[in-house]
Amino acid sequence: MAILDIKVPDIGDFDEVTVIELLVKPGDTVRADQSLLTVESDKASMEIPSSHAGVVKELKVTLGDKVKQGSLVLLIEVAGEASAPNPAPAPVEQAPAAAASVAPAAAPAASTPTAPVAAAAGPVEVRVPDIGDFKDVTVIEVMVKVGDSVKLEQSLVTVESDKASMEIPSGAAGVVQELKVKLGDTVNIGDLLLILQGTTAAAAPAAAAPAAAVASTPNVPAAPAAQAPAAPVAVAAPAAVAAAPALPAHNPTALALGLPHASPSVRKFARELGVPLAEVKGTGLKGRITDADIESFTRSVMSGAVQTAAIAAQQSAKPAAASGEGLGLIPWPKVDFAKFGPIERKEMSRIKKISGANLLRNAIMIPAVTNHDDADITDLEAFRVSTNKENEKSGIKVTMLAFLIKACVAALKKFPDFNSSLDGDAVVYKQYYHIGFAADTPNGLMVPVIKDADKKGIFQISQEMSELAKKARDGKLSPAEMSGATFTISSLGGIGGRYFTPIINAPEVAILGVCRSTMEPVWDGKAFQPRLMLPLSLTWDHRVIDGAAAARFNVYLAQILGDFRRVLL
Ligand code: CAO
Repeated sequence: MAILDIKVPDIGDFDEVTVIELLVKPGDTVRADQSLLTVESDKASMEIPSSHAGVVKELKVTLGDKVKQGSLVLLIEVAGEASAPNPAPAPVEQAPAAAASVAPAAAPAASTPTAPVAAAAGPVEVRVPDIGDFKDVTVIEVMVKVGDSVKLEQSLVTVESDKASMEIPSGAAGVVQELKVKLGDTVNIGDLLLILQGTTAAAAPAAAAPAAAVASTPNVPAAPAAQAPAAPVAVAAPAAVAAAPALPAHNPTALALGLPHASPSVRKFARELGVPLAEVKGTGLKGRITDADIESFTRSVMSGAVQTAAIAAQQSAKPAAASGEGLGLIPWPKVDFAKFGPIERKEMSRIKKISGANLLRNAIMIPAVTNHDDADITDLEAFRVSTNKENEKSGIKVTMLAFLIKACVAALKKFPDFNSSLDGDAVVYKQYYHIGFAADTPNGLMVPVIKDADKKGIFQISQEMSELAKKARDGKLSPAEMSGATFTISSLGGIGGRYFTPIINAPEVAILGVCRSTMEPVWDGKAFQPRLMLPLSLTWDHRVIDGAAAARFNVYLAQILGDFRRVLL
């Protein structure tokens, strides 16, 4: 076994390229010639293959790094003869045969003069420049159409091989007169791409000098009627763009990874807009992603029709809820309600959206059971009414809910499971008693919390409750005033109803629902007596609490409400 350096091979005329994809990670077993990473210049992207088979030990580059020929990419552990001492060859020797043999594009300095291009003012032929070792590359994008004005070095088409894609720029400025290639065509060095009606003398830079072989016999395109025919001048794209990257054998692994196919300019466009390419469906040739695909994806995200994976992950509870996906449920029914009558659509309030997501999670995740019972509050109600009468001037109105809070604290002390929370496999028992109460507000349900209710009297609880309820209705509750509850009470007593099944406010493990008390005939052993009965509905988490404990909790709570002196026992 030996550790070898894998370096960037000869990548032709490319000076510095950016790492845009890492295709392997430490621990991965790679084959010789398997692609390790994708690099990109502003005109081409290419995959860098491994020179050896082995196991990736360490990556020496991260996304966004700039690399060039000879840059260390990763360390690989190899077996066999490669384990001979001092195995690290020079960068070019490291490169696989195909990469090492890559000849950079025809060196501009050595190429034919640019004079014909500079003089061009009539039809100009634009041909495939020297693209090094590339053979039979496919045209996957045609970026211009007849009538378009193109600038010198503007990209005209994108071509692609198994391992690289590159844009071919124009060697002259002018108006596209005729396209000679279409999507799917296979082209080679010297093939005619299009004919430009030269509008300016294309003073091509040295880099744009065509390779000698490209300046083949000119075609004679049909000249516009009003113009004197002129022999077109053959030009090739700037040679610098034709730097040929390594062309190792086709690597199915890379395809299996589902890497998005897109030209460098499309990748750049996507990066500028923050579009995750992997999520864009390509409509181009062989599923290639085009500028139009990026634009349409962006429009869909902005309109809310599509969510990126990142946003979906943030709202994981919500999409599962909205669609039923993830729970293995059939999709939510989609109905055009307007078909059946007039409708009005209103956005939900922020509070409703937030509380809805929480309620849904709690309803789905907690194995909840509800026990119903009744408490005889005849004497307590009489006491409450007389207390309020006596304290009319204080301005503090005592409601049944204040007594319920105090009674629940006593029950929670007797049954500590109800004042706990689940934390993984452990149950956390809280030695404080913070009681939340559901408040109905114009914007939706809120749950302010009476802190340390065990240490407060009925008047103080009543006063705090009325202040917190007002704040809730005015939308002025602070996060601190809504946090830390150990148990919650939801009272519909002021409204009506008999029983209901409240949803536990996680991470609490129980909630008490109370409805409107009613005068009922209650058998005392000898006769029916008129008693004021308060309906109780206790929902509890069956992972922490069992049914017998819940029944005992309700019985005890009803006893306290029946005779409040028991709180003192
Ligand atoms: N039985 C009979 N009458 C009751 C009662 C009960 N269980 N509880 C309260 N009442 C009476 C009160 O005595 C008061 O009567 P008066 O006006 O004659 O004095 C009246 O109903 C209104 O009480 P209230 O609702 O203003 O006061 P409260 O302390 O009972 O409740 C609060 C305060 C904030 C909890 C309540 O206003 C509220 O918002 N309740 C709704 C909670 C809710 O929406 N729960 C559902 C959650 S699940 O979606």
